[in-house]
Amino acid sequence: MIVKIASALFGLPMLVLMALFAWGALRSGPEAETDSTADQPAAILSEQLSDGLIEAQVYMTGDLNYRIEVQFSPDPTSNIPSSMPPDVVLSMTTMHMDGFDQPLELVGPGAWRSKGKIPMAGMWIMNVGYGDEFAEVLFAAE
Ligand SMILES: [Cu+2]
Repeated sequence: MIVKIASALFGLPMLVLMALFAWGALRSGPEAETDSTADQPAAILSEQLSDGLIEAQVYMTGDLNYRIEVQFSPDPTSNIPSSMPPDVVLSMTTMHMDGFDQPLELVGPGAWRSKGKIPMAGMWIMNVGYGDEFAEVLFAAE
């Protein structure tokens, strides 16, 4: 009788431990998958402007939310400092909707980020540039 109680008490913590391991395996699996698909950009832009290389990535993070990453590498001859943010404008391809400017947050030398929500699903154009020189890329907002 005493032996039986002892084994039951020993068995319970083992069961809890195994359940914790199983729970950990279940949690880490799907999480890693979601991370890799969320990091796939909806559009990539890379274009040499007369003042330097402009690069940008658009990420759609679900429910029309987006994140835009922009990098600018000015040429040695350029007089645009790497601290000067480019203009980023989003507009729809097929509708006469007004484009809107993107407030940019400086995240590093020549690197900016913008987050927000696209007002409407569909095809959009992102323009990125300085002055009257812009690079553009199409992306699907969903
Ligand atoms: Cu629209």
